[in-house]
Amino acid sequence: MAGNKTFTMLKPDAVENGHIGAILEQITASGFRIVAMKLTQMTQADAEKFYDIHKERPFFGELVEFMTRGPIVAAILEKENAVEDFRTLIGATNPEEAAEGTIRKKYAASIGENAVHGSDSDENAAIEGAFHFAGREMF
Ligand code: RTP
Ligand code: MG
Repeated sequence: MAGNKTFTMLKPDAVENGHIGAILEQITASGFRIVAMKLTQMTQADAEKFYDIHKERPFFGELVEFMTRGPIVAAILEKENAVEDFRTLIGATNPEEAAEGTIRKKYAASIGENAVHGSDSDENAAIEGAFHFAGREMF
């Protein structure tokens, strides 16, 4: 059975460009409930740990530098079929390939700086949510 929670980050580019409000509006209008949320900034150690699965990829250094350069909005979202539906809402990793109307199509500049993160499985949603939030911050 598909889980009902996912984890997201509005990445430093989205925050720098003033898109927090518009992106959160699109997320909640699409039926996701905000279970946890905060403005925070990842340290280099945080980002290296969060993206550990990508550590052998050629873009890893760039990714860590990007994700630590400014604040992000971290959030846990709830909806039926949350992981899959949220990845549909954000669109393809590369905004040039993202469907019309998706968050990345509207707000992302490049495959690296692509405005938003969405967990890729129920298991990772739970791990990533717990990475950023204590139990008492989840509602
Ligand atoms: P995310 O984890 O952020 O939701 O993105 P995703 O699943 O669509 O993509 P993933 O393969 O997990 O890659 C994680 C993030 O790494 C950056 N990236 N840069 N320069 C590149 O070729 C490249 N490829 C990936 C992006 O920020 C991507 O979201
Ligand atoms: Mg991913």
